[in-house]
Amino acid sequence: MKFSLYHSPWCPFCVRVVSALKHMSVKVELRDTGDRQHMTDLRNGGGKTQVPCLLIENEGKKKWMYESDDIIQFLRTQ
Ligand SMILES: N[C@@H](CCC(=O)N[C@@H](CS)C(=O)NCC(=O)O)C(=O)O
Repeated sequence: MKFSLYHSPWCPFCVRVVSALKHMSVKVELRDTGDRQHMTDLRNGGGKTQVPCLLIENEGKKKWMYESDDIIQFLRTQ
């Protein structure tokens, strides 16, 4: 499984997720939506521009998870 977090440095919900990540061993690629390509990918893939959003890639399938609480809870189980 591969994890990528679409986030923005000025978003408090994103900051919470990124801070929580520091206490986990799971590897997550950070994708700042200030980058136009990341924002386009988030909108097209996830369906909305809200951050944070975790992209979960597993055997060619993609799942887009919104909501900071859900993301933190999910990553803690990985
Ligand atoms: N309930 C959400 C709130 C996320 C949220 O409000 N994100 C804001 C930035 S702080 C956002 O992405 N707003 C722009 C949008 O929804 O397109 C969570 O906990 O993740």
